[in-house]
Amino acid sequence: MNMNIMNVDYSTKIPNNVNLSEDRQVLKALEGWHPGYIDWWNDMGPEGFQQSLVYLRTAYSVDPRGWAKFDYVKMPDYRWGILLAPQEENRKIPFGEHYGEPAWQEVPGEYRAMLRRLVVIQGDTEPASVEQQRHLGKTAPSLYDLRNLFQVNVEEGRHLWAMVYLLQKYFGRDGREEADDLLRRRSGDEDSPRMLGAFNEKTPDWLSFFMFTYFTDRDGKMQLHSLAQSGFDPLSRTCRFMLTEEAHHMFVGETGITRVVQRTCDAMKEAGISDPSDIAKVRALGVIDLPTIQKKLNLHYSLSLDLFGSEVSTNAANAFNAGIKGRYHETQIEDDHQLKNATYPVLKLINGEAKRVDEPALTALNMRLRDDYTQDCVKGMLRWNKVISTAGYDYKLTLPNVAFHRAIGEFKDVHATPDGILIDDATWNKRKGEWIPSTDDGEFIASLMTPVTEPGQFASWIAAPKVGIDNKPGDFEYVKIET
Ligand code: BYC
Repeated sequence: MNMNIMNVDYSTKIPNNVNLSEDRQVLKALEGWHPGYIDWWNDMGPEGFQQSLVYLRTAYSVDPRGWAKFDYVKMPDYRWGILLAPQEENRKIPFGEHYGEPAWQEVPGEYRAMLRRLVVIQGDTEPASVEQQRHLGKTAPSLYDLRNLFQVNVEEGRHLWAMVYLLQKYFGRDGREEADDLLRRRSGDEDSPRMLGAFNEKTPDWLSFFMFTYFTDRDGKMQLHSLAQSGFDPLSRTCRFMLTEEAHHMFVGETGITRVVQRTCDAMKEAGISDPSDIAKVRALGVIDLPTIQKKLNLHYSLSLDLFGSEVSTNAANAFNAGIKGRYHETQIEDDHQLKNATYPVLKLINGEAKRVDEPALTALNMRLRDDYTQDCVKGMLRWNKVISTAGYDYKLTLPNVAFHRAIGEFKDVHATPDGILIDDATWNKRKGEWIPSTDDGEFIASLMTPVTEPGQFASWIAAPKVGIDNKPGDFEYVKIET
């Protein structure tokens, strides 16, 4: 492995392992973009806490044995760097029409527009999530959680840098324009919203934050895996390194929800409550009842499914044929990697019923990735349900049917229950409050969101984590709040 690639150059303003100091033009473009980024971070990044010392992990190498170090940093001083996984020697394009040809080190002209679009969409989600989460610091349930929020935020910031590097290095003037536009759009803005639906929704409270990092960051994982297969090698290497950081984001979501469920079960047991659906009694304990957790889950899972695009998509087929976007674990799949005659069962709406129909596998790639995603989602849910059953309660959290609450794809024009039974508009309007959080639910959760800033202390509605970050003890001061 090339040592230059592993070690990060800190001598330029922008830490990197892409030899920026010898790439004057790109360095200049990035340095030109930097002030706008800092302005964006100040305007749209975490509200408050910018002068606080936060115990953050910073990527300093791409060596899998030790790629990050932990230290107290003020967020605006975080070293957002450009890090690509090491180049694999003789890497070949692993799928599509160019299967087996050497991976591209430059953008192939015929696929330029397609590639740029994918990089821009990926880039757009990163700052969007920071914008969605910017107010959460004020209501963090502990310093541990506050630190995790900020860790996720600075790394999403770094992922934006990663995409901007690709745009500025490989896409010339229009790449630079796209890079500027990434700082111009705003989550939820009427005139200039972020590109994908879920990134314009609100993240109103910490339960939503955990659901978002569990479900929406997991879409990120699947999409990054697909792009990590790309025949365009710089994109592949960038995404491979981003995935290293992404794992922590999903850990925050998974363990966050586990801790909420744990606390609810503990409180119900202590109070001798036998029916978890007795919402009023459970809420009186200052914890979030399981049916409300299920509603939040329904909402975030369905919003995240929309991020996979339409089940049948020629965009997806074209990107695969071109060798630009592959399948999850492409290189581990045993087939021709070209999908010449293959089919894939796609869930479709036929005469008012959801049925699996075989479609050409090429156009069904979004569906396939979404199925892989669903399988991945189920794993964490098993852990949450284990907490509930171990506490002795007969209640199961479940993923809603894919037809439920959709805005993209086959089911966007119909209404369905979480069990997948199609219903009319009137029934939906009457009953939706049973399935997705109502205003009342939102207000109840909001009433619990009072900040806890004493080291080692946690809000009433969430259990302490099993282990600290970087093995720190339970009362570690993860954020030194500036007063
Ligand atoms: N919202 O053929 P179709 C992450 C548009 S998350 C709005 O169905 P395609 C992260 C589509 O653009 C991962 N519009 O879909 C997580 C197209 O419009 P045009 C982000 C949508 O193209 C947490 C039209 O509908 N990365 O990293 O096969 C925190 C027909 O498109 C939506 C990526 O998504 C939607 N949900 O697939 C931080 C990877 N869905 O062009 C970060 C890159 C579809 O006809 N993106 N449309 O005007 C892609 O691979 C694909 O573009 C999509 C859509 C999967 C998004």
